[in-house]
Amino acid sequence: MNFTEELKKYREIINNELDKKLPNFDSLQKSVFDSMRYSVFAGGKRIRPILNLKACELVGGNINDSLPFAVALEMIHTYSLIHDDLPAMDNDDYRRGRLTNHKVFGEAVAILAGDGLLNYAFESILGFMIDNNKNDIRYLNAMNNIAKASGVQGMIGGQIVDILAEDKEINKDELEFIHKLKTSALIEASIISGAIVGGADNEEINKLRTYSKALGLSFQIRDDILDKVGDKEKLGKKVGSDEDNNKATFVSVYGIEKSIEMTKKLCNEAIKSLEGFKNKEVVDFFKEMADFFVHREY
Ligand code: GRG
Repeated sequence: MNFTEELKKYREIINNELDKKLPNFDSLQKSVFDSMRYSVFAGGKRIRPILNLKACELVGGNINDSLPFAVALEMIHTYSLIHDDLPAMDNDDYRRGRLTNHKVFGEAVAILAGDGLLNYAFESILGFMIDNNKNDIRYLNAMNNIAKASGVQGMIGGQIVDILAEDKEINKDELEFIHKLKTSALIEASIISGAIVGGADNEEINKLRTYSKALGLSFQIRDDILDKVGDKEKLGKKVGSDEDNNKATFVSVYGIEKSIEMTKKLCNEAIKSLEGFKNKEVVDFFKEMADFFVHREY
């Protein structure tokens, strides 16, 4: 199976599970269910859950054990997008090719839908552990990695520094700090939590940390490049948002050429860190993923 077919197959597994997990029944709070499902099923590449399942597979685990973590990661990611688009944050009208959540449901419902998704993420993991009597410490460890990466030491921490930096000059270290926390931390946790659930040893975890740190940063640099020169139709959102919000980005600090060069260098670093893993098919998938992070157009 080639890389594109593999992505499609895993996307289907994830979408089916999300559909099962997210509530969709008539009740007094139906508007928040509708709002949650609107953004989750608006498209989305499903990069984080796919990385999670493949990392589990890479170290010899069963992807069914990591599926609740994979869908949790997509729920957290979608919550962050809903909140990031709010008028108090980036104030965006389009996301994933559709009107943003608050444009359709109003700000109050959009805030609650984001909160609901964040909570549901952990309900998904804990429900799986309780229902299947999975009381192994590695599930808690995987969950802890995800909680930390999405919290004030991760995504929320990066977002606050990013917001406070608007209209200000920031140096290269501050720029890297923001994006390591805001974007890279959750990508790293996606891979590491999948590997932990799959039973990875310390050496494997260390290699995958190197891989995911390089991948996470290159993802953000590519995002900045696309915000400058990307295609609105392919991206499903407007371009130029960073400039409109007076945000320092890798492109504004380093320029396009140097930014592209940086993504290539990070991709090579990521690929190098995969040496020693035995499952050639999954290693090839991770290599292609690194390449996708350099060349993606959406
Ligand atoms: C609101 C706590 C809070 C955090 C928001 C992630 C984030 C922090 C903001 C999103 C803004 C942004 C565009 C960040 C750049 C990286 C990123 C997360 C891009 C979107 O991720 P993709 O490309 O999106 O994986 P899809 O739609 O494919 O899932």
